[in-house]
Amino acid sequence: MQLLDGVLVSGHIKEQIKQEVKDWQAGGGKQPHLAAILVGNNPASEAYVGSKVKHCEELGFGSTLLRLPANITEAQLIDEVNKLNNNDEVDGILVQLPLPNHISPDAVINAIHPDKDVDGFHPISQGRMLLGQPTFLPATPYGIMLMLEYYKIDTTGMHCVVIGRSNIVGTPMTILMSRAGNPGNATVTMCHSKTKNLKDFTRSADIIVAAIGRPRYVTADMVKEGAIIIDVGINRVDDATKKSGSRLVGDVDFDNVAPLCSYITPVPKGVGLMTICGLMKNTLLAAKLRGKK
Ligand code: L34
Repeated sequence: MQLLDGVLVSGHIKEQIKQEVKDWQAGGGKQPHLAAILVGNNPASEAYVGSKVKHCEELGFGSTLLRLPANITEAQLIDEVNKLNNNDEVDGILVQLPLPNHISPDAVINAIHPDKDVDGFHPISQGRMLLGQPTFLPATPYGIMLMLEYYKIDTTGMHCVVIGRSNIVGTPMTILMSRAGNPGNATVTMCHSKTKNLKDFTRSADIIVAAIGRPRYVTADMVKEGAIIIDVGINRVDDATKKSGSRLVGDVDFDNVAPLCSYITPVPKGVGLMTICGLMKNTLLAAKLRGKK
């Protein structure tokens, strides 16, 4: 079993990005600038957005963090997005999800200018991805593809089972894994919470992408010997042995599944770190594309 190490791969990619930013600015390009909107104070969102801002500093990007109260209206939030759309300094905009229940995430995502959609969530970005056109790929699926690429894992002809059908992970993963590319080029089955006899699918999978959001849902009896496991889950579970009283686990029962597989991503220090790499690469790309206009 080999660990797919998010610290190692993201470190490598961050060095590449740093150099690319330097070269871009040395050639007269503008410093890439990411604007993040955080609505309310969900502790997990605070941590993820904090990490994104910290990465901007580390990589030589500018950043703006806009904190807005949980009781902001949808119209006011869209107004703030529009200000960032019209702000020439800003290359990339992200609105951290989830949003409070009274705000439609679709309405807010639709308001982001597609040229600044570094999360790759806008219908235009998703449509381009579906058609295989150049675009901003959603950060988590993008990060997973970068991870597979780094380890030179060729999935051509493999059976890939994606568990989960969200717009931001499960669905785009099925598209990227099935397109004629490398990595990708697999035969893909999409499973989800209503799939009957899930095990029948996962047992035949050469690669499993677990993005269902349930702690340790994928157990050893569901996994074929030698399979590749990509664990997208980030679930906080009680753990009395920890000072904080909790710890993070993925959607995969790591301790029992890891000995069976050829490769597996850990949680933490796996896909989460790659998500941030995907976002940073998109932001640099946005700056470069805007620079050419
Ligand atoms: N708009 N909303 C928008 N874009 C995104 O791309 C996200 N996502 C998901 C939640 N909402 C979003 C993230 O940023 C999940 N996510 C994310 C980002 C970073 C990490 C995890 C999830 C991460 O850095 N994880 C680390 C540390 C985890 C910890 O200690 O809390 C890891 O090692 O997995």
